[in-house]
Amino acid sequence: MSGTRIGRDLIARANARDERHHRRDFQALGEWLDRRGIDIRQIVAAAARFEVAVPSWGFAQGGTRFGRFPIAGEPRDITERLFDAAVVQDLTGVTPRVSLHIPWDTPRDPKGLQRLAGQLGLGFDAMNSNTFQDQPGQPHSYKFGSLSHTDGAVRRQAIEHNLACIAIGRALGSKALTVWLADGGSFPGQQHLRHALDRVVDSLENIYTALPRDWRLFTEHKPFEPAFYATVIQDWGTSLMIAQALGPQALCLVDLGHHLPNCNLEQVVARLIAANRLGGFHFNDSKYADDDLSAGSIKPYQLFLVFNELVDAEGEPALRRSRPAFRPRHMIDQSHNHKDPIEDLMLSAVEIHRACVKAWLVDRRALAAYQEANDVVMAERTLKTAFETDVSPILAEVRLRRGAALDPIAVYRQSGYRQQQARARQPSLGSHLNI
Ligand SMILES: [Mn+2]
Repeated sequence: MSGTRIGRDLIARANARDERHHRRDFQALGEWLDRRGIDIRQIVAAAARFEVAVPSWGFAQGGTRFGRFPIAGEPRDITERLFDAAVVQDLTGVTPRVSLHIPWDTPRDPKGLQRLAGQLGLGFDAMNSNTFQDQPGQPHSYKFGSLSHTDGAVRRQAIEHNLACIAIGRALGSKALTVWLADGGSFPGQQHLRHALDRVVDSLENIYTALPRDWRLFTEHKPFEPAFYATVIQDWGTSLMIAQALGPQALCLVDLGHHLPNCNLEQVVARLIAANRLGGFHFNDSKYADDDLSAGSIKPYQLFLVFNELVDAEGEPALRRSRPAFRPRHMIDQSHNHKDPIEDLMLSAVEIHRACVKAWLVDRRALAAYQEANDVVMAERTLKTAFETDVSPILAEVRLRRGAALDPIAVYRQSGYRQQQARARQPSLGSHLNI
């Protein structure tokens, strides 16, 4: 075993210390919600269904193209990354799945890795392929693209890599493949805009055909970076075109940071729901044009409005009956340049959970009536009332019932986990940047 865990007794002792105050806060919130006709027990039940996956690559300190400043005790391999993921899950109770990246996390023994994950109380979320970097010994370069490359041999290599990701994922019990395609051009004229997309669709068809029947294929869009003029899958419209060309198991993934500034993200989500092609999310936040800041740190209202669309859609009988069923995946995809990655993942998981729970507080019947009557002020106020409610006691209650920590950061710091790992793990030479 190359890692340790946070002791159950440490969590229990900390919770026992904090529980009296928590009970009072929970009681007060329950009374306040009761006056608004909301049963806190129902909200707790809905909140308990929430989960968000963590990315295996999020446990190392991130970086920028200027540099990277590693934190002591970084995990060096997938086994150590799983131990760090177990810390986040043990303390927050809402992150039971890890999303793996191939080749960074390629397991030597997939069954052994699955066993370890099971012992740590973890499972695996979507597999992520990588055709945006050249790997040692690889015959063809992705410098000018992968699934969109003009050379069929390069496209074939990229297709084979995605098929290999599916095979590893099957061995691990994953049910989805996320294809983030970095392909694109940095100058006008570099790439034939239509033909590049045609080649991507053709390549993806080869992957889609090999997809197990109970799997989903997610395409992720991004307007720029690493290509600075024209990314092939630059926005949700192109992502939707691809999903519709491939078939019902192909769905669109929305990475919150992969939009041009001021984009109405909740409307993008609403449109993808309307097309029945919303596959899930990569959560992060952004001030300018990055996709790296902690979820909910910059635009918490936007995060709430995204969940407002999801909760609204969950209430639609037609969507509940839809094929494939409406159950978008949640995953964190951000880079931790300044914060301890474990702390940031815990904080982000809690913030995403918070936005989700607030969306459950929206009085949907009242909102619909105000919308029908064009009562703009009351419609907006209905959303704001939910958003402004401090649901921290509900989040804490969910954690308490799962044996997780009332205060995850405090218990983590008290545990000395980071210091232990700093002693146990020699520094990593890897430099995995967030994508
Ligand atoms: Mn992403």
